[in-house]
Amino acid sequence: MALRDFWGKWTGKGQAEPSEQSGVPQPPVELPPSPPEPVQPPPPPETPPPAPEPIRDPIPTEAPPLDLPPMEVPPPLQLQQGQAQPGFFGRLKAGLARSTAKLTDAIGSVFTRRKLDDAALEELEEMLIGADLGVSAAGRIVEGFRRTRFGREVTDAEVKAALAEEIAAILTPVAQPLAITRDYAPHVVLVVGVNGTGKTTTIAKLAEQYRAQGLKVWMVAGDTFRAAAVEQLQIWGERTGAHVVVPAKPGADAAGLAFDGLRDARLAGVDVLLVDTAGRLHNKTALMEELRKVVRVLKRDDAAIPHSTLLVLDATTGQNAVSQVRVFKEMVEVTGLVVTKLDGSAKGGVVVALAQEFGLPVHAVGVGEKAADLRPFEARDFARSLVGLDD
Ligand SMILES: Nc1nc2c(ncn2[C@@H]2O[C@H](COP(=O)(O)OP(=O)(O)OP(=O)(O)O)[C@@H](O)[C@H]2O)c(=O)[nH]1
Ligand SMILES: [Mg+2]
Repeated sequence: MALRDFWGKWTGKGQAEPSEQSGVPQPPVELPPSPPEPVQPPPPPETPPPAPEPIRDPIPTEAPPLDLPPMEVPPPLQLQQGQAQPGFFGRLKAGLARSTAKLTDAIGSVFTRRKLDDAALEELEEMLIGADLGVSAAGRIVEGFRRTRFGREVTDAEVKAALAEEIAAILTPVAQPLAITRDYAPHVVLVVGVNGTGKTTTIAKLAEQYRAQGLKVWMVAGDTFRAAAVEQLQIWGERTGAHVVVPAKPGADAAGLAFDGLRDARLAGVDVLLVDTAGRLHNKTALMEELRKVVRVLKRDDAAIPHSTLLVLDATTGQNAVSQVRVFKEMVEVTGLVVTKLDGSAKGGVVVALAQEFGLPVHAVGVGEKAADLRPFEARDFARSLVGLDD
């Protein structure tokens, strides 16, 4: 039964109960016999079987230094009534304005009643690459133009409309809502990404929206090393009313916390468990390894967990987002993308590059800091906004 049309449908299956723990056999202890009999050496101890990976690492007394930026507590969440937000398209357009300007200025100067010949197509390709659409998508779009319009005289308005169509064709297959499955009880969503992309804010927005749909939502403050990060999620928890699973102590093992959170969430009948993680640079091996451990430990409960792994990308980083996807895809099984900060991005074209290169679902886009500023990704709206068309 679908509770909301754009955040997905319910399907599902049951779960197994968690099971853990193992003991390490102790070698037998033999007392030496009393003199004058000869002293017998104790038999060699049996080699204990290799211990399984512990669920959690010991809590360090001092958190190791991480080169993460200080956390800013976000401004209060101002919720829109209901799900509709008429300003969303406008904000997306405004946010993409600088990307759009790059494209439309160039189109205007090149294509005012001009024949679409090889030179014009080459200029078009350069413009698209300059607007962050990536070499592959730019090539594909220009080939589309060559096939259908080569040799024709075109106006800039025609070029824009055709461009929007070509871009929408690339984006449509990836515009897929995040399908939450109530029967998983809980559906576990792991949220990953580099520092500051908007992971925690996205979790809070999702929590708010799912709660508004009548779901029981918990959040796990998996960024355990920074007290400020835990606090940030607790503040969101107070605002959204979603329970937050927090570490007993700063520096507690993130995998252990996620495991405990899952166990408790299942007992509490939670529908959606949103697991936050520390922002990590892809070249920091230890942090990446920690992320893999979170996944491994969750999978001990059920191999299907996490049911969704969202990679959050900041659109303002442009082509860097492409290399982030590449690296995270190797580390964990990324099931979908969320692209944030499209309200202030000069680089919204990168979404087209991501769609063309990876074909991963783009579940949602962020155009601001409020819960209602996270919306499902709409291919046609986005394409038309990007080229500066009205609707
Ligand atoms: N304008 C705008 N700001 C956003 C958006 N999403 C997140 N932010 C802001 O970006 C900043 C970083 O967001 P966080 O959610 O803390 O990012 P994070 O990925 O959890 O960061 P780390 O935990 O440090 O890795 C905050 O100031 C957010 O309010 C968005 O869609 N638009
Ligand atoms: Mg965070």
